[in-house]
Amino acid sequence: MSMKLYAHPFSSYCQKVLIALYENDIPFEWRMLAPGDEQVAAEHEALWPLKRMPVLVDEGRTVVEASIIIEHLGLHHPGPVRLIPEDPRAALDVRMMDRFFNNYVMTPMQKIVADGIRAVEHRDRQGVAEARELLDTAYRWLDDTMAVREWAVGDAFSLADCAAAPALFYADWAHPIGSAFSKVHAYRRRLLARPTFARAVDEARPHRALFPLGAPDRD
Ligand SMILES: N[C@@H](CCC(=O)N[C@@H](CS)C(=O)NCC(=O)O)C(=O)O
Repeated sequence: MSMKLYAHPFSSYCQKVLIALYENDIPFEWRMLAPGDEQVAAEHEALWPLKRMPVLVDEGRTVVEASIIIEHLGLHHPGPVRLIPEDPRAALDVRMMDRFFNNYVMTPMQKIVADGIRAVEHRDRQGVAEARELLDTAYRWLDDTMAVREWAVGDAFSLADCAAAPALFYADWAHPIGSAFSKVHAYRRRLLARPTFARAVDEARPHRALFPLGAPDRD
């Protein structure tokens, strides 16, 4: 039975998992959550009533949450690229950076993007201002952290980089990374040059009109 991935190519959390799948050439069947496809949407909701994507179905087991899906792939479909290091101490560092990108880059970025979809009278000005402030602090911290690192945790590409790639990609669109943060810009460029993320970005390219704030003419 092949694995099924309920996902959309433009979704940041789906791209996080796609990078992991592509890193080890793991075959899977796309169950594209395209707007208007009620059949796939109903399957998705039956599997995960919280209706967040991505969702992976492997041998009848439903796996949710992008980081957990990547952990699942490492356990059940290991390949030459280990996204969670074998050494538990190094693995903890990777998980910490994964949390950083999820909580302090993805979450505020999504807040700004989601606000752009709301009707003007329902916009959350204070929430968006706080999200922008959080992103600026996260960029500053990351700039210091990346001064001596190639990837999020040292020399090896990991789960944390799978999280970082779409997070920084869209965060820079939603709330531009200041030009002073040259290490963050350089890291974002390295992520964009990684073939597996470049593939995910290319597959999402036809869907850029979905970006509610207007996708910039770059990347
Ligand atoms: N904590 C989840 C977050 C997933 C998530 O927020 N996915 C977004 C797409 S990037 C989604 O499903 N949005 C649909 C919605 O909010 O209804 C994970 O790590 O997988």
